[in-house]
Amino acid sequence: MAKIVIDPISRVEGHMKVEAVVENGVVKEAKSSGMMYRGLENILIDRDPRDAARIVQRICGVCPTSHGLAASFALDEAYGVNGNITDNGRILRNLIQGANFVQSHILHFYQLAALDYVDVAACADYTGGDPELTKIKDFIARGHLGPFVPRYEGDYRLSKEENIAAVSHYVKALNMRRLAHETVAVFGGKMPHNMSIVAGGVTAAPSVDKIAAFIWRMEQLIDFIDSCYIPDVLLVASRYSDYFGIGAGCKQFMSFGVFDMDSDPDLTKRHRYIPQGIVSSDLKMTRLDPNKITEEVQSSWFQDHGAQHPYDGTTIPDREKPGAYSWIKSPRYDGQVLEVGPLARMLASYVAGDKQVQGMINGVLGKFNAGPDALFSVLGRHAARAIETKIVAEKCKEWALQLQPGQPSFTDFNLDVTSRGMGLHEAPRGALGHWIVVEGGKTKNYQAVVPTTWNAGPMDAKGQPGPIEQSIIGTKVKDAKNPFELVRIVRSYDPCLSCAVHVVTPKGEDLGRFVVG
Ligand code: NFE
Ligand code: MG
Repeated sequence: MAKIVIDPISRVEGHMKVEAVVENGVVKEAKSSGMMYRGLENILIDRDPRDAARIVQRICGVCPTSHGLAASFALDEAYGVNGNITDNGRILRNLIQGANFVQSHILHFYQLAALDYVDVAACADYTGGDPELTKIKDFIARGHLGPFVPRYEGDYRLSKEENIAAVSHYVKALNMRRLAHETVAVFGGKMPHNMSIVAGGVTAAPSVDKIAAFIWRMEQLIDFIDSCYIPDVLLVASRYSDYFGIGAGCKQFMSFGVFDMDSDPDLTKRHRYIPQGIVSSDLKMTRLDPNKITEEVQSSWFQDHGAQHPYDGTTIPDREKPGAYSWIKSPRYDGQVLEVGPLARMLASYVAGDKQVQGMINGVLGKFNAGPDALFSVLGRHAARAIETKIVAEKCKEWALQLQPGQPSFTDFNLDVTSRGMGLHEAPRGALGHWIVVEGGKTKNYQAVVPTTWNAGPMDAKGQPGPIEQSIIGTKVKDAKNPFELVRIVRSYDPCLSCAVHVVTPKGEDLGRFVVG
């Protein structure tokens, strides 16, 4: 029996630790831990509720738009403006969020995951004329691989030419991500941390020059998605096709739905381009009931008050709690463990009958002669993310042309309320919910339940491990000293620990000693 501890898991955002107990080469037990405490939810208490849409964006620099929007949806309801969002306001929110999906997914595949499959050392004796690849060669010649570690000698399967082409796309992706940030900022004001997302809509005016600036950038991103991202995912899938059978997880999925097509006051009745629902492993979808969402802290370093609905949720740290091993809570839906993210969303679109998504998913499965079960895997997650990037980028172009210059994008509302509101939609990494309770014009309680909290959360009171833990349990590990299978599984979820814990002590106290190695 051997215990593998990966701490921190690098090339994910934030501080994540994974422990696995391996017996006869197979993982028997797994623990996923968030190793950092923050405090964003508590910072909001007693402030002007409108501050939430600015402050929550500081949860994370990769998906600030998602948090700003979730806060705005919750505030829309609290201020009673949720049924009065103008078409411009709705479309601008979709465009800001859509452009952020594109930047986040490109970042994930190339900068955070591709080097699990692409050997950057293939550039060590590069003799071609590409100046960027020559820089990488010179970088390697200086004797260290810096941002390109860890590496998996012994399991790189692309040819030398394929590796070199993929590394050049890695470099190009850095420029594409900058372009995608600019695309978000056209209507978001700046990126990260948008200024235009507010309760009641968006403060940016959709002028003709801004619409053109948005579409011109999105066209270039689509060109990159078509010519590099999708072909590279397919190439990786063809060489590492065993990863269609690795990392299945809990096989139950949830999407809150994203990209509003109308402004129904009830978020659960809104028509959304990517639909809302719970999808089972036999591809049946049921309606989402947000009352069934709870968070448990049995294995988390927080005071335990049982399973709590987010309106009544608490975030009170207890670093000495026996049995706890994470700063991440355990969200559950009707007591069930659910996976969230691009795979969940593409399954929801697939089951709801979206012809384009069905065609693309069936195309990938057909190419690899695989059944739907193959989707519940490391490669299923990468493929779903790539497919989603393509369809969302294309839709953003279409939606931008529906904007009406000169028409309002913001609806005013009354500030003096005692009320509450729920903001559900999808961040790039999955289902995101914010819940606010307002009393006498001040925030009384605020809870965010975030995608990586769903995916990377620890074991609950019933003994059910979280989705990433379930994905790791049962995995065959070839070399316990270089457990690349486990890291590939974890990174297929694109975990973001900044988001997952979103809870910094005001005085910066030492809350624990962290193993780094
Ligand atoms: Ni920090 Fe985030 C996304 C949100 S993930 S990136 O996507 O919400 O937990
Ligand atoms: Mg929370």
